[in-house]
Amino acid sequence: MSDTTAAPRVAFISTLSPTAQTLTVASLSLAVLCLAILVFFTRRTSRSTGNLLLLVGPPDAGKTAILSTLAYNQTLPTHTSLQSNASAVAFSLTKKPSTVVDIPGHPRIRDQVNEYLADAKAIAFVVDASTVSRNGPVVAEHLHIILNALTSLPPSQALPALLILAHKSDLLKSGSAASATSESLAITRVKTILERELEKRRVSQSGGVGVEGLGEEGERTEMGGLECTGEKGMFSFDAWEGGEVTFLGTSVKVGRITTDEKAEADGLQALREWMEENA
Ligand SMILES: Nc1nc2c(ncn2[C@@H]2O[C@H](COP(=O)(O)OP(=O)(O)OP(=O)(O)O)[C@@H](O)[C@H]2O)c(=O)[nH]1
Ligand SMILES: [Mg+2]
Repeated sequence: MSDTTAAPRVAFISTLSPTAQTLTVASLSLAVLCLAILVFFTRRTSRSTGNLLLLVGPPDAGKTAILSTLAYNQTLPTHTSLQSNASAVAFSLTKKPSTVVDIPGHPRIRDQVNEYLADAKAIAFVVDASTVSRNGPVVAEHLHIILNALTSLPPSQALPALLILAHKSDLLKSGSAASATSESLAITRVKTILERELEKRRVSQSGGVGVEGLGEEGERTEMGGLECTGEKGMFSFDAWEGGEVTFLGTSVKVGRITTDEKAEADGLQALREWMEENA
């Protein structure tokens, strides 16, 4: 019975010389060590040591408005940006200033983000929460490109943190509730719509069907970046294999100069706090 099946194995091990046993143990330990090193380097949790905050996202989302509010406490009416802008912003009194880079959302320029990825501490994908309901597919396509760029970074390169800013929360009607409620409303809306649209893209890709709503640059049907650990691999930000995704509700006051004392009221406080803690 079980004794008879176990006997030959015991006999086999006992016939190994002490040197062979040592070698076996050593090679097993080496294999475990290699596996541990592999897991360590392929884990997507390490954070970049760069100090750039990249503002990316579709045209008209509010990236330039956010940069000028952060850098100058002022938001003038802006036009479609045709080139990237950068400004130094001190988020914390104790740490050195971060450089905030605003990358235009136009499809022909948005890929400039790749030039900055290696030095990015964080990427903030800015979404206009007041129009995302109708622009969902286009916004999701742009986000998909960013998710793909992040997950395609070599494992040796630390990942920048990914923030999604549910911006222009001031334009959402939150009844009589305070601004905190319109910010959480903006987050819920942006998260729900983007998850739904990204899941549609994932299903279309895995079914071998072309993805609708691609940018004018064309066919990127085989992009990765949507892999999730959840049930059936359904796309959800919480289960995204690329790492943690942080949602913040933001807004700026267009056309107003915000004095230092009132800076807390400009709707970017959540972003400032996040940068202060993490940058
Ligand atoms: N109501 C409101 N309007 C905003 C807010 N942020 C930006 N805007 C307005 O939205 C429009 C677009 O903002 P921009 O900052 O130029 O958008 P962008 O993301 O830089 O767009 P591109 O340069 O084309 O990629 C401008 O008219 C801004 O004044 C906000 O928080 N609330
Ligand atoms: Mg702009």
